[in-house]
Amino acid sequence: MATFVDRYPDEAKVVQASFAVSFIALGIGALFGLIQALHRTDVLRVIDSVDYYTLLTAHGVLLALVFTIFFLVGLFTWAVTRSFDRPVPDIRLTWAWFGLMTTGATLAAIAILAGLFPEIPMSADVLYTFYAPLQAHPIFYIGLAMFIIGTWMAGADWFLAYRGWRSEHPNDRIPLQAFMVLTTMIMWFVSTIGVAVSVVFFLIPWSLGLVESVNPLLTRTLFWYFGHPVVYFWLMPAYLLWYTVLPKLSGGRLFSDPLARVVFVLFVLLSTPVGIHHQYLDPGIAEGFKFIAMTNTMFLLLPSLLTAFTVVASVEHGARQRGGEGYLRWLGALPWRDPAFAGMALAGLMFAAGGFSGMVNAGMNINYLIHNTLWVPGHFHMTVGTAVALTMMAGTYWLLPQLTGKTVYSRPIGLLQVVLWFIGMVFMSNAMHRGGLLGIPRRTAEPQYQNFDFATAVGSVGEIQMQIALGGLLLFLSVVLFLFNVAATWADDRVDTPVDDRIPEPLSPPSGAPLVLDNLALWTGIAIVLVVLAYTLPLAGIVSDAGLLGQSPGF
Ligand code: HAS
Ligand code: HEM
Ligand code: CU
Repeated sequence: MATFVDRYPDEAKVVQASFAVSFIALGIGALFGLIQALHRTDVLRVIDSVDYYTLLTAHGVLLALVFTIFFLVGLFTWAVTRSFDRPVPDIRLTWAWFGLMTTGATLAAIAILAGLFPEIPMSADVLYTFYAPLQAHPIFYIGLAMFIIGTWMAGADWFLAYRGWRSEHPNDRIPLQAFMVLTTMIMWFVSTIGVAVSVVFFLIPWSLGLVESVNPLLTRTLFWYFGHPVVYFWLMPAYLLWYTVLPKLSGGRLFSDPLARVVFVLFVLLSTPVGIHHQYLDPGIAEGFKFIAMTNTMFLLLPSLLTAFTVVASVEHGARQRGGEGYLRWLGALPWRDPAFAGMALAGLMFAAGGFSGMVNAGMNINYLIHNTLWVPGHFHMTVGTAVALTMMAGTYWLLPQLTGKTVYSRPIGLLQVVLWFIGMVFMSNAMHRGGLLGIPRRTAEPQYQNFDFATAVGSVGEIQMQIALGGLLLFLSVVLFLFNVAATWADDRVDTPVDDRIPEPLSPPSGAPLVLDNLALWTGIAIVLVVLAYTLPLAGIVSDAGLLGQSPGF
């Protein structure tokens, strides 16, 4: 079988271009992350504290939106093309969404970074959640809107590919990777409506001065309507790799295809009607609606718990194929020297911890303890910052040879890099969780309660701060090694032997999956009904309290 790049050279170029944008964002974002980690722990201060919020906005936007989503569109293009085994319907459409997304992301980044230069009359120090009444320059919101529209076009591209494939395979099951892409995009279409309404109808007119005020609770609620599903939008590319690539790398096969389909359907249904769990402390939303969001969130644990079961079972199966034995000794039979395997497995391991802290967040009463503390960045650096980011980096080591036809520059550096990320994140995230319990706030440049002193070090805030700084440094070094390795691979011209990108047949094959699972229209319909049920009354309450436009001028 020929390598992907030989079969689909045009698609391989788009995937590589998407990865390139993604990795540039990763490099800049990681640098800002290091600066923040050192600044807020008072280890090293290279910026003014007022600029902290500019960098923090850039860090959030570049990493959580640009790095992750550009990787996603690249990966999904690869997955759709290889699993339907046909070219994209029209490569011009593919380049068009890539162009629109890149332009939008660049505009937003310019608007943010302009904030560092007082002589430029533009800034967007609104953090990546852009809560009104904090107001950004219109270019920031316009860039975001273009970026989102670009992702919609990408989704349309993949659905057109599906239509083309379906016309030739009227009775086949949707290939698993394509199924994952399509269900993820349905979730994305349903959930981005919230942020699109907020940005297009309220924030853009307000930042242009066309309307005087906004209703901050309304725009916030619309943001979180999208803001929870977006975390699964980041996660689904990682799941796609865990379900379809990790078992193969482990030496085995996916445990169950039908169970994988159930998981993705559950995400379509349940990802959106939970957003209010980010607003347990917002006044103006009745307790009852918060309780409903909490209940839905607890149900939403199910697809991830099923994933933990299926993926670990598949990995164990792989280990046993390689001669692994015993209750736990099989772990030693896994290919730990392969950076792609090791990175993804470590990412999964950390997700188990990140998922646990998510359960803590989700409990309404315990949330009051940790909300707006450093606990929350601790949680999401384990989830998006490791489960997703480390899986993407590890996956790159497997994907790059298929996309370029070249050998990875250095696998030992790759291995060192993924392990360094894991260790760095153990330090940083664990310390952030602990700091949060002590009440250290998030999103502030000045939380120095107590400086480091050897005499009273252990258990002190100073000790926690040191661990955050150390972890941040290791993470940054890991990104430098990753980017070096990727750039050296691209620059190198050592040709690889053809990569076998075939995914082995699951132990429990798709033929056993009930046909209804592939009924995408049905799941979309139910998802919309659930969203309407969860959101109509809270939104109506918010609008009737303060009106559509509220009374809040911009700051
Ligand atoms: Fe979260 C806040 C609840 C998952 C990201 N979350 C955030 C924020 C971000 C974020 C960015 O209820 C902050 C937003 C802001 O700036 O304010 N979260 C949850 C829950 C889950 C969850 C219940 N979060 C994620 C994921 C994210 C993410 C995934 C990104 C990708 N989160 C919350 C809540 C808040 C919150 C509240 C608001 C807090 C506040 O007050 O502000 C669940 O989906 C988690 C389920 C996960 C599991 C773990 C399953 C384990 C697996 C491991 C398999 C093992 C393998 C290893 C593969 C149940 C699947 C195999 C290898 C071998 C060697 C065997
Ligand atoms: C926030 C460090 C990588 C996403 C933060 C904060 C620190 C930090 C210290 C907290 C700032 C505060 O609340 O005052 C780092 C370091 C990284 C890294 C050192 C590695 C070099 C990542 C990655 C992602 C990410 C890979 C996502 C893919 C975020 C987000 C925020 C954040 C979304 C919240 C921004 C906000 O509150 O507005 N990071 N981070 N970080 N980080 Fe990272
Ligand atoms: Cu959430």
